[in-house]
Amino acid sequence: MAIIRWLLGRLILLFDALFSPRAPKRAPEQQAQLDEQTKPLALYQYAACPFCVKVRRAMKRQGLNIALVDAKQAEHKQLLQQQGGKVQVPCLRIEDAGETRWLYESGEIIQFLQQRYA
Ligand SMILES: N[C@@H](CCC(=O)N[C@@H](CS)C(=O)NCC(=O)O)C(=O)O
Repeated sequence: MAIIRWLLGRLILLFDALFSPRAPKRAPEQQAQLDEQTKPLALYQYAACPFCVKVRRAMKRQGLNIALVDAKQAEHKQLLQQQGGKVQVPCLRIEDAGETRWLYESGEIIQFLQQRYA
């Protein structure tokens, strides 16, 4: 079972690399401004999780350079569990006006990013 899961993960990564979406072309100052706006965000994720790949592809399509956090690492996993409430990826950490929100569910994360950075 573990081998099948590993193989599926590699296939997902291969597909993602071969058919990688294109980021929109922006002027460097425009991109820098957007990067500044997305600084308070971090995506807790696993490299080969299909739901995480879906969110990363949506981010790429929008040209959002959001920090990626490997939730397999013990310290990150612990923080996700403690502050987010459960170990499930993808999860978007949003620092907003001194408060931290944890947004689960790939569909909701994509919708949030589209609404905020359309
Ligand atoms: N409905 C969720 C499904 C997310 C999900 O099932 N993620 C798996 C990884 S692919 C997970 O976090 N499992 C818990 C774990 O690995 O500990 C979404 O669309 O984001």
